[in-house]
Amino acid sequence: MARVFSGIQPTGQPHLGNLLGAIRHWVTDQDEHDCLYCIVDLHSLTVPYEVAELRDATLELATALLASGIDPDRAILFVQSQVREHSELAWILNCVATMGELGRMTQFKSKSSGRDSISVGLFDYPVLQAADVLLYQGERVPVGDDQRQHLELMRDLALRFNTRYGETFAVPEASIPKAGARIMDLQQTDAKMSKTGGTELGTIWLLDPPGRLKKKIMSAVTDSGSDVRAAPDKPGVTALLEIHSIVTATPLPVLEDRYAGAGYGTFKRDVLDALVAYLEPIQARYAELAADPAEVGRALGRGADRARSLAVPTMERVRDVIGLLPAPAA
Ligand code: AQP
Repeated sequence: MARVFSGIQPTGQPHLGNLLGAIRHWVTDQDEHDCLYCIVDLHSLTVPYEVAELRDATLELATALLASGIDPDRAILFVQSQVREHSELAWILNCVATMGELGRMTQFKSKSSGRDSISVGLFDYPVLQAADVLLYQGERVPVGDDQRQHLELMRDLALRFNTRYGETFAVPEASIPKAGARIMDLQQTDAKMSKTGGTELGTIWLLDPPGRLKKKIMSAVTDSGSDVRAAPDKPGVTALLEIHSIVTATPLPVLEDRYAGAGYGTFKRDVLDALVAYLEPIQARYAELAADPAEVGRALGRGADRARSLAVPTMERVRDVIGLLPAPAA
């Protein structure tokens, strides 16, 4: 069994990209691997946010993950800031990472462009992310395509640390799905669907009711012509085909054959029905779980205890190899 680690920011309810690019794989991995799933609230402090909303957003995201099929008895589900070793290891890795390599991160460039004031935390985001995974000796990191570069940096930091101080960390590998690694915004088909950067009409939220889904799917940007096929010059249709293919577990060529000559209207109505059927059970489960937020909080508390029991031995080893005194017993 591989040790699997992945995280998601409490910057809003998950969208279809989070669900198809990451969370659905987290659910299947629970049966085969030793999994930790983390709500990375410290990462969401790197850009301006509403203080009054963060706690609720964290609990709502946990509820959404449970509703999507994460089982807190089979995987460790926890909140990053409740295990303080994440911040401690991030500082130590800051002293291993270089300004040059962080400056090359494309996500930093895109998230910082157009802002008057950029936090040091936004620049340092990939180092905290490396700490998240290395703390647990993570071996496999299921993520969407947008995280590829951060995963490379994480591997470099693990290898550099091990070379400098002796074998300490497992060197993690990214696990990027073949289908669904980059679900696109339905209105801006050259941009990925995003919690904070996308268009409202182009973003499918986990809790969107059927009426809203209808509006979004029927108004999704398509392309001139009427062929339903995946092609670089048809990014809108390709994005819808990919969603349809994943949520119905139907190979893309089968769908292309099915809709040959059918036109966009028929195709979009079927995408809508498939999406409603896919999200309906998740939304029903969400409503049940949301009725008892205290139970969600307790599940997170148990997750944090289990995560800490794995993080502490790594930090003891790290402190030892870099020459710090042992931490006093808690
Ligand atoms: N559009 C996407 N398609 C496929 N996978 C995606 N992921 C994000 N967007 C897509 C994957 O979802 C996981 C959790 O992402 P995150 O919340 O940590 O932050 P992010 O990657 O920055 O995603 P967002 O939704 O765009 O959030 P904001 O707007 O807050 O930055 C990751 O595995 C990610 O790859």
